[in-house]
Amino acid sequence: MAPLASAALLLAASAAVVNAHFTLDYPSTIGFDEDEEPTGPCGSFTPDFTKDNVTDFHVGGDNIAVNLLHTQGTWLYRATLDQTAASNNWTQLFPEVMQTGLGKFCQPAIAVPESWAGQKGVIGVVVDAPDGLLYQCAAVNFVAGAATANQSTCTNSTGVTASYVTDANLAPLAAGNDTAAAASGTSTSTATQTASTASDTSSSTANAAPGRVGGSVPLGSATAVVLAAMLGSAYMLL
Ligand SMILES: *[C@@H]1O[C@H](CO)[C@@H](O)[C@H](O)[C@H]1NC(C)=O
Ligand SMILES: *[C@@H]1O[C@H](CO)[C@@H](O)[C@H](O)[C@H]1NC(C)=O
Ligand SMILES: *[C@@H]1O[C@H](CO)[C@@H](O)[C@H](O)[C@H]1NC(C)=O
Ligand SMILES: *[C@@H]1O[C@H](CO)[C@@H](O)[C@H](O)[C@H]1NC(C)=O
Ligand SMILES: *[C@@H]1O[C@H](CO)[C@@H](O)[C@H](O)[C@H]1NC(C)=O
Ligand SMILES: [Cu+2]
Repeated sequence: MAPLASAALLLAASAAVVNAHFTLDYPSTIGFDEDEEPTGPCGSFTPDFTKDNVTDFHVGGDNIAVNLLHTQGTWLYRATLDQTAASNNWTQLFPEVMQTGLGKFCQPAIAVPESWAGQKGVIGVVVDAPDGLLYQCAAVNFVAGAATANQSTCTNSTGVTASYVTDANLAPLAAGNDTAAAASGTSTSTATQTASTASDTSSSTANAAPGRVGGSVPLGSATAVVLAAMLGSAYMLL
């Protein structure tokens, strides 16, 4: 009975993690609904500059802080001057970066094109998580200069590491075209997305030396694959 009970506990814990996805902690999100977070480009929300919390975002470099409730995910940071975020005209702001380890992850100096200063726009954050692509957006005023201080929410959880990767699931979005991403998303099962996350792990391991951001990935690839598979099967049982 004991092994069965602990397996059930483990499964319950994994399912809880899968449900939580991620939160955008800075700049202020336009909305968070965990059930709708897989709906692009903004997790089912539409920016509304008349009522959203519009944050000043420095074009020369500012914080983007997230909290990942999966053990691994690859981030795409992007922005658009389209205040509806509907026109598929995104600009990628930073290389795709894979976070390993649960918790907070903050890029302190994400820059946007300097010419955007003085205009309003939308920051979009996408993560390729074990349960697929997840989205959050922030409504912002682009302001000149670089941030002179970090937000209190701009921290990395202990044990979180990162490496630059190329993520096949994010590629259509990185190109600014979410229509293509949606087409591949609907034809891709959860199992396939889990498998491609696992292959992200191996490709980043293969390419680790040139792109490593900080420290080494603490989990062995095999462990990460097993974890991803567990999370994937927990998700499918929900
Ligand atoms: C608006 O956003 C700022 C910056 O993220 C945050 O400090 C503040 O608490 C937010 N206000 C509301 C009402 O959400
Ligand atoms: C797309 O966004 C760029 C700014 O990045 C802007 O110059 C261009 O006019 C936009 N194109 C369309 C079709 O809205
Ligand atoms: C924000 O934090 C990063 C990482 O700790 C640090 O390198 C950077 O200097 C900080 N930025 C500011 C404006 O204090
Ligand atoms: C968080 O980790 C990333 C990747 O190692 C690093 O680039 C960033 O500066 C860190 N953020 C803070 C606030 O230290
Ligand atoms: C966006 O993707 C769709 C679906 O793959 C494709 O039909 C369309 O041509 C793409 N648009 C651009 C501008 O690349
Ligand atoms: Cu999730």
